[in-house]
Amino acid sequence: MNILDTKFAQGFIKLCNDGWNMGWHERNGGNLTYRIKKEELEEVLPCLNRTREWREIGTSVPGLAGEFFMVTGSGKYFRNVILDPEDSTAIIEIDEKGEKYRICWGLVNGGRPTSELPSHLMNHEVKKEVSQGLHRVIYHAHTPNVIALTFVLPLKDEVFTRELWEMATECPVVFPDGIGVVGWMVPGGRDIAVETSRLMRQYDAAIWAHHGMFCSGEDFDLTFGLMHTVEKAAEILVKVLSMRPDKLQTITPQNFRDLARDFHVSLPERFLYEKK
Ligand code: 2HA
Ligand code: ZN
Repeated sequence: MNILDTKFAQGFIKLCNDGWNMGWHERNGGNLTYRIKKEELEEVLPCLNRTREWREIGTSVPGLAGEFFMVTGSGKYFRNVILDPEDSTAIIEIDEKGEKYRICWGLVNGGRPTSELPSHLMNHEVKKEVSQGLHRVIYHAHTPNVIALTFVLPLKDEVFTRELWEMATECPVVFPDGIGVVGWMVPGGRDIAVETSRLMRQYDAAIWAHHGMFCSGEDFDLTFGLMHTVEKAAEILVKVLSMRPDKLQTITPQNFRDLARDFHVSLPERFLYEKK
């Protein structure tokens, strides 16, 4: 079985190209990782080279010991993933302590996994635990409207969640747990990874102020769909704020409670505060 013919590799490549087409991946912006299923791994094991040296992850993820991931490469362009996936992406294996990784496939012209590997793996570790293994995709994108909002809204989970929920009736149904916000931090390292994964315990989406967003999901469609829904709500909010910052009417806290009842979602009351 050629790796590129597998359903998971096809889905991975399609998401990269869809994200590129949305305008979320200028230059080498953004990154994607996928936790490979046991049965998928069995299929591709003969194509993997498991003799290369182990390298430090830069953080510790014991909950992911022995897992395999498909990942985008550091410095690689989402634009190029569909054109030359073996150059732009890799499959990596995590060691038995969750401290090192090795490249088993891909990055044929050299390179390393995404610079955001610590954030991706710490998010995976948390999501694997809290979703009982269901979540497999972590996706980071530079979504322009969400980024724009981080300059004008208070960097609070409650504010971003509520303002984005109000922008489209579907929003609270798509992300009923809300959305987390990380204040500006240096990307790429362990500190921002710790902060992001702390939020990922409660949320499926986290915003990085003045940078972009992280989303988690069970599969590529759900994860991309979440990114798209949040970014589209942000786009509507940018339009609304541009036209007139004081909304004439909106979806009210009671409207949200009615929606929650009929759509069988539970919406935390802390997002349904009365506005002054
Ligand atoms: O360049 O998006 O956050 C890749 C990134 C870093
Ligand atoms: Zn980024």
